Amino acid sequence: MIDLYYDLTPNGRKIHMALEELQLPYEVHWIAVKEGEQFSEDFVRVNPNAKIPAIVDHDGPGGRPVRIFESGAILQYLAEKTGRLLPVDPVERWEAICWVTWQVANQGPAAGNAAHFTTYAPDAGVHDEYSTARFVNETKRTCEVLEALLADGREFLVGTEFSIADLACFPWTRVLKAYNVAIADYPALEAWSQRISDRPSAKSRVAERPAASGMPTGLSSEQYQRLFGVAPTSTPSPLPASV
Ligand SMILES: N[C@@H](CCC(=O)N[C@@H](CS)C(=O)NCC(=O)O)C(=O)O
Repeated sequence: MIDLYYDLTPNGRKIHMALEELQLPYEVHWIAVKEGEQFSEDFVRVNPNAKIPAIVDHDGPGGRPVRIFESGAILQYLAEKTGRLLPVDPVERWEAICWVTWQVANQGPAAGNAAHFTTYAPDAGVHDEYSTARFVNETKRTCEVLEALLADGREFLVGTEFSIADLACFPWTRVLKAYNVAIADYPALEAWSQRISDRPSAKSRVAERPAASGMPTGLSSEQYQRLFGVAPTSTPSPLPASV
């Protein structure tokens, strides 16, 4: 059995989708990011970096329990455990690992920072045009990188089969609208994202979703300070959900 520490965010979705694709038995432990549950002592024992997603596989290597944190590492662990979702050909396998690493080092941080400066910062009275433009432009650049890869008409990012490269990059393409990036400007990326969204794993949702789960929108001043480590300069107001 695998314990999945989860909230309904793009990074969380990668791992939920992977477990669904692989049909591995798992149990969801909701970590309400908005409520700061990621900072609890119990969860920090699973991920010392206090962020979701993370897993504990009670049937890990040699039957020993193992904790895995960082979504890129979790995806590779699950692929290695099952011998699936990674190409067999070593050149393609490394290409897939490059894209997973690219996602966690480029696409994810760019989009996360774009979200911060287009939604959270203004909500706290900070309108930083330079930072907003910097991270929205970087997010657009990551879309261009994927568009260039997909422009030859390939079905998946690497090789001929769905892999952890697709799983890593897909969820972030579903929230571009939240920071004013139009996926329609990248037609091959849009078509790929639509194809992946038709998979049963992309349609799957965790049945019992607590009220406090999801993207941390509509934060109180206290929640804002706990999450971002700085006091808002004005009282945050409710924000539209972006996932
Ligand atoms: N590089 C990490 C990023 C994880 C991450 O940023 N998780 C967010 C939710 S999507 C989180 O837990 N945020 C809570 C916080 O920053 O306190 C990964 O790929 O797993």
